[in-house]
Amino acid sequence: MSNLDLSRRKTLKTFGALAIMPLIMQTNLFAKSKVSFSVIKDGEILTAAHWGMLKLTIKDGLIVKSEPYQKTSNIKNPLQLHTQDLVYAKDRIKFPYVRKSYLENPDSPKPELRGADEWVRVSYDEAIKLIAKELKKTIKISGNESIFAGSYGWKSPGNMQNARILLHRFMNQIGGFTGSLGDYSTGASQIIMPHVLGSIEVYEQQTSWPLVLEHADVVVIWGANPYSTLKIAWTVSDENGFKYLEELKNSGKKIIFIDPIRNETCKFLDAKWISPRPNTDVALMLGMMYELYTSKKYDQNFLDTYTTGFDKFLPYLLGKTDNVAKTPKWAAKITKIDEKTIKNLAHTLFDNKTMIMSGWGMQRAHHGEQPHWALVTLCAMLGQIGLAGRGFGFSYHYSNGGTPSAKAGILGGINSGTSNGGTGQSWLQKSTNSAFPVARIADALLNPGKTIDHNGSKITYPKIDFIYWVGGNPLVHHQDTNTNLKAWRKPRTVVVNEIYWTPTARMADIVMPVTTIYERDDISMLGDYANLGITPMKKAIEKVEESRNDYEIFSDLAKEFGEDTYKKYTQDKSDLDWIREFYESARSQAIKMDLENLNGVVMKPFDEFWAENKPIFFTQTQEGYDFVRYADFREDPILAPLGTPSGLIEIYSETIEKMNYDDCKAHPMWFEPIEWLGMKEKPAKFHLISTHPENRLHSQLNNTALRNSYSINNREPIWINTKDAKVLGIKTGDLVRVFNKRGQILAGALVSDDVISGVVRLSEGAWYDPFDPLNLNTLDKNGSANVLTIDMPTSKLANGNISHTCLVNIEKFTGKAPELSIFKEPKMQN
Ligand SMILES: Nc1nc2c(c(=O)[nH]1)N[C@H]1C(S)=C(S)[C@@H](COP(=O)(O)OP(=O)(O)OC[C@H]3O[C@@H](n4cnc5c(=O)[nH]c(N)nc54)[C@H](O)[C@@H]3O)O[C@H]1N2
Ligand SMILES: Nc1nc2c(c(=O)[nH]1)N[C@H]1C(S)=C(S)[C@@H](COP(=O)(O)OP(=O)(O)OC[C@H]3O[C@@H](n4cnc5c(=O)[nH]c(N)nc54)[C@H](O)[C@@H]3O)O[C@H]1N2
Ligand SMILES: [Mo]
Repeated sequence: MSNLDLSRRKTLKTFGALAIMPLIMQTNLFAKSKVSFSVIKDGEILTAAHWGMLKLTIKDGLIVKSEPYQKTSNIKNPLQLHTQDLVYAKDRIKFPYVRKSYLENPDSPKPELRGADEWVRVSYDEAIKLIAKELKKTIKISGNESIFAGSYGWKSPGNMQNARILLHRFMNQIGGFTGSLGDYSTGASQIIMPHVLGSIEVYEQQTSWPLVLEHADVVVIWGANPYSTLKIAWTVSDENGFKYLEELKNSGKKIIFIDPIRNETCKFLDAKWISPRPNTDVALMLGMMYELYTSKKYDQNFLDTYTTGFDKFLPYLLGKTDNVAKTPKWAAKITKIDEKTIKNLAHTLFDNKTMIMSGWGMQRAHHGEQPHWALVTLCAMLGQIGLAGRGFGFSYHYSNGGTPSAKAGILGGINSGTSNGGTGQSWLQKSTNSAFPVARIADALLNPGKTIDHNGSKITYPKIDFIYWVGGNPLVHHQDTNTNLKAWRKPRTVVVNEIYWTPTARMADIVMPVTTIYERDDISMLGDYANLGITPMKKAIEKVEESRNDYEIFSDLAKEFGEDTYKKYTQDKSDLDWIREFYESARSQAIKMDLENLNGVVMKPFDEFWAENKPIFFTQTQEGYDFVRYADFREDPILAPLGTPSGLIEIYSETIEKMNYDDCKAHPMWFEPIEWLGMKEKPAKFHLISTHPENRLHSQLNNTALRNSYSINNREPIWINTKDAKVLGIKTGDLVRVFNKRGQILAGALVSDDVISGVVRLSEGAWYDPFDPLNLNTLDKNGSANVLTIDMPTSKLANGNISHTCLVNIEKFTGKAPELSIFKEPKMQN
């Protein structure tokens, strides 16, 4: 009998015991969950993370090995191999802690010492009581609006232990909170696309990959890096994107790659590399459109039938409104791509069956509303939208978009406890009454009462005096760290639930230690778009030290607000009760759809499913294989109109025209970004692109051994073009200081021809490690990109972040290399 079988038997036994336990004994939910089943001491167990399903090997109750559970392609995903490091990290928060000055006097807590003060260990009960007391105080003095709990971040997957929703659920029980709108990923596109296409576009299922592979002759990958970004998904990755990437590589199709960086995907696909200057894609697209128009290679019929406003855009394209014709020559000057290449590119796309796949990097830039709008306009001229395997797609690089969908039972999930609160990619749903655009956080903290424009409305920032953050790392993810640090000194109280001593946890007053996924029960869908399955995420090991699940922390906090609040929060359910409920709701859908007779998919009753500890795979449908985005619209734009005011693709938007913004007009336009290589008086020399890291999920996993595989001279690597490096006297392996007026970091130089001259690449997510935490403009020793980036909105329309718009200087670092401190415990009071 295998160890897996053994664990299953044990589980069944304890389930039985639970069933006959009198209700009265079950009132302490967490004592109950302790006996609900026992953890295996030795053997293998299935679990799952953003980076896919995992097979863990347990020895004497400890994780000793972590491997992929399934194989969908030959592409390796090293993120799957480091579970042990994550669980047994040196910088795990093992107990609740309070910052010394805060503990001494919460009413005058010396916020300027955040990040530098000593920590005092307190008991769990003491910490809960302190948080509750200070929350009540804040509510009494300045109201619930002064509590910011927008708490953006990638946390861990799982429909039960959803840190952010659990926080919202709690806050909604005690009178509400100020939340956030939108996200960092697609801040600009998710606001502009509904005006243009009537849909959010960036988080939608894509035309199926098999149809792309069958029908497209040319595939353009425009500012995307799927080879890296498909290593994770929002839920648990189904890992099918890799398979299609591999098929694309082997298809013999013409693959064109447009990016200032020859990234992992370009190399993997051995694609033709066209390398514009960063943030100039709109100019490139305009040049191409000009060429198509003047050579009469565009689909007038498509423009007439499916779009509105081309006639109002055309005078701009031809230069009749501003005396600047957007010719390929004009575009060449801005993009530094030669005129001939621009013309050829335009013709190639028109002459062939073309699919354009775009990532999101180029919309995370100043005027980030424009690139995807211009790209849709270009694709409208090409006239291939809605045809099998052709057109455009904005989510092939993310969460396995384009994997044919299955007919599936969909799991329920913990909700935020209001009628409009959601569970999914939750920042798209409203769960609070007061909110501002997520990337305006530092602006809001620093400027209470300020009114800003946002997508046709006005928003006034509240005065925030209490921050509660869970499952995110804003000191690393938000732009312009030094301004952000100033902002984080404003509120009286900051509470963070974290697994590790991240830069954000260090900026708190009260820190609550949290379990990893591997120390608690959960359940998740496999894949975000295709719904390919359901995976159990069973507790693999006992929790480390005094860490708790977020659910437990918020349940205990709710208790401090009264038995009634506690009951409403928990509904008297343990973690496992909720998980069972989420599963059963999926199961009843599966039964209703008769999946068993339809295609032999059986969803067993929960107890059996849970004991078996195996994923359920649903069957992909023919409909899923045949799915073509916008096919219905193309078939009949009257019967299947888009959700825009005109029902058509809006190249010109009267809605936006009425907003009368100076930084986003009624049709796509080229705007000069605030910092770029073509500007007249450059404040610094190199354009920094802070891509998403191949071997992390943002900041997650930076504290694992995986770091040894990519760090250079024990710092985050920065790619520098060979010619530029020569001028600077820099070699691979050198320590470099990267700086501008906003801040300075150390990084490890990687000299390469895979980045164009004038551009450098440094991935976001390295943990901010200040040399002197008391001094705001201090050197970051580890290389966090956001020390250098700009904190300003894309425009008044979307207020997205502009992390890929940033100029920096570089020099060889000749001083004594300071030791890193961020991956160790901070200063503790003896
Ligand atoms: N310069 C630059 N900056 C960027 C970007 C860029 O391209 N360039 N990209 C932006 C984008 S798109 C994003 S999405 C953000 C990402 O920013 P984040 O989502 O903030 O980044 P993560 O590192 O995933 O942070 C998640 C944190 O949650 C913690 N955590 C994990 N599980 C749990 C749990 O169960 N409970 C609790 N309480 N905590 C948990 C982890 O330890 C980790 O510290 O970064 C943005 N920042
Ligand atoms: N391994 C891994 N995968 C991830 C993540 C991670 O942290 N690690 N994060 C996930 C998340 S939350 C998100 S939002 C997505 C992000 O997905 P994306 O936003 O698509 O990823 P980025 O790396 O920011 O950018 C993709 C490409 O755009 C290019 N680019 C940047 N600026 C420009 C420009 O001006 N013009 C052109 N043509 N190209 C440009 C970059 O060089 C890069 O190659 O990835 C997800 N997947
Ligand atoms: Mo993101």
